[in-house]
Amino acid sequence: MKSIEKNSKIYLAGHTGLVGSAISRELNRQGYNNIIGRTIEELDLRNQESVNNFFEIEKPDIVIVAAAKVGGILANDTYRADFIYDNIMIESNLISASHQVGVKKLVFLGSSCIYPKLAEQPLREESILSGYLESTNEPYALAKITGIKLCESFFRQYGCNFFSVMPTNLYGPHDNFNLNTSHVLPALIRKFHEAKINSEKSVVVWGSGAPMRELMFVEDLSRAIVFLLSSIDASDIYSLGISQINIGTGKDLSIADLAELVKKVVGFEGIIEYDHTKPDGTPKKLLDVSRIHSIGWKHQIEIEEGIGITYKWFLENFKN
Ligand code: GFB
Repeated sequence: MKSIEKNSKIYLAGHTGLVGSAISRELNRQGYNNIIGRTIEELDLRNQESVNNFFEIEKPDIVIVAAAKVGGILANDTYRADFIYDNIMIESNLISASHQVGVKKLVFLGSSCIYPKLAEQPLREESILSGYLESTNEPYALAKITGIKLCESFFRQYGCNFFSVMPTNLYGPHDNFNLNTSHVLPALIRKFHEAKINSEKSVVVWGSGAPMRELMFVEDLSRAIVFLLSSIDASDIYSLGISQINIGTGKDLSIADLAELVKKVVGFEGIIEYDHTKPDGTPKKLLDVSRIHSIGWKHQIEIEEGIGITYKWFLENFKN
């Protein structure tokens, strides 16, 4: 069933988050008209009984697993138990319930941090489980690796059409701008903006500025997800001898260069200082995107344009 019908019932788990809300907009834009979602107040995905009941009632045709406990380097390092426990519960419940009610296709979203800390760059899909993980996000990465292997195992044992995609670091509208829990880009947008309006002399950037990161605008990811949903099946991935497919831009930059770019877009004129007491995390995390390019998808939004769109969204939504 490579293609999916416009009226297929699609359960989008995590529909209000950065990634889920972008996928929801893209599905709507492309005319998919039967999308369902539940907030955490309506359905706690960590609770197996609630998830099973929901699936028994709704019986979705398609499931997109964009629900996860996520955060930046400090949140990952601090709330280690929550990141491993919540994510393993969420994905186990969703994947097993999907199997029980006969979901026709399921896409599980992982993260580029599943690859070993010192794996050869750019990170090929085959590198999974070939070395030890970056310690700041080891619990989250282990949970995501478990999700990938759940999909693969349900495919191999039961023939379920479940597969995984590995997006690179993402940013865009509806991101988390809380400085304690966010990823680097929303944090920098907020820090430079607040420093500008308060006429401060400097902005503090965590770590050394040396780590390299690949950042992708979330609407490029949502286009990739809908493209893959409507054009491939699980067997297309597993028959290549891989467990997941990478989604990224194939380009990276240093945190120092990223900070300069955000400074320019925001229009801050002071200086940048580095807080070396904060962790750098993994030195480099650049995905090999040759596989997804070869099947016909490529990103469209370059980093400077994406930062501009995100800053505009921030200004309109965080006036105070
Ligand atoms: O985006 P980020 O929090 O996560 O940090 P990771 C990326 C880099 O930016 C690190 C630096 O080297 C940070 O030290 N950085 C500089 C900052 N200033 C800041 C700041 O104000 N806030 C933040 N947050 N970082 C996460 C993983 O790793 O990436 C997750 O922990 C997940 O598991 C996610 O994979 C995509 O790229 O280091």
